Amino acid sequence: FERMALKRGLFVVIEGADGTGKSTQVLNLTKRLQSEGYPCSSMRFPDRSTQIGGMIDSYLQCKSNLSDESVHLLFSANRWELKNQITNTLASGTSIICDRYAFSGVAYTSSKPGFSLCWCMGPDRGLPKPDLVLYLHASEKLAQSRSNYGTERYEKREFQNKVAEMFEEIRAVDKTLTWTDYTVERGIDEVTDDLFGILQKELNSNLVKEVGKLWM
Ligand code: NYM
Ligand code: MG
Repeated sequence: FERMALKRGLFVVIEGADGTGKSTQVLNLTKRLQSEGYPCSSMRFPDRSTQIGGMIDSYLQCKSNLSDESVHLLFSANRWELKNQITNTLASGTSIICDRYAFSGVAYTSSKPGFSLCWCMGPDRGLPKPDLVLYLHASEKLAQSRSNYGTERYEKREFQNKVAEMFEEIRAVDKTLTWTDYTVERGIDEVTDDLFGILQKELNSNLVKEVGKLWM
């Protein structure tokens, strides 16, 4: 009688520019997975609940100013401070659906003048590597129609276009990552159904390989 190895959780990151509906989908997908019997929890970056997250929050709301370099490092530190939570959760067999990750970190900073992809990627090298990146696209019109769009730093059309360009460059750098594109043009629940369908195959596969290290 052979005991089956404990299956680890799947690490899924949802990325995209502002206003694509990532947060809603992360919450709905997490609930959907749980209700279908897959242990699952959600995370988001920046995680504004920590001390570092508080500094980031204040920066994003334009209540404080930080140099572009230091805020980049804070975003990365915010991920590193939650690294053990990520690896422990996955090891316990619980999947994670994560709202943004290092790809946002690199896409946003490298959209500012004078920042190379290479410099931007440095601090996040070695973080837990996602098994799947779901990249949401939305039309400008849809993004800007979101109720709170435009209230935070970065939520400007030209900057968002640059961010979208940088996401394309970032994914081209590392072909070992699995990116899946999805264009949001249906209702919220239909989008959740579609995304759940994309994840289901992965969830049912036997994940015995260890969690990888990002960009290493
Ligand atoms: N953002 C997010 C960054 O600039 N760097 C990062 O590493 C991360 C994770 O923060 N405009 C930006 C993207 C968003 C903003 O995210 C806050 P959200 O998902 O809108 O709360
Ligand atoms: Mg936002």
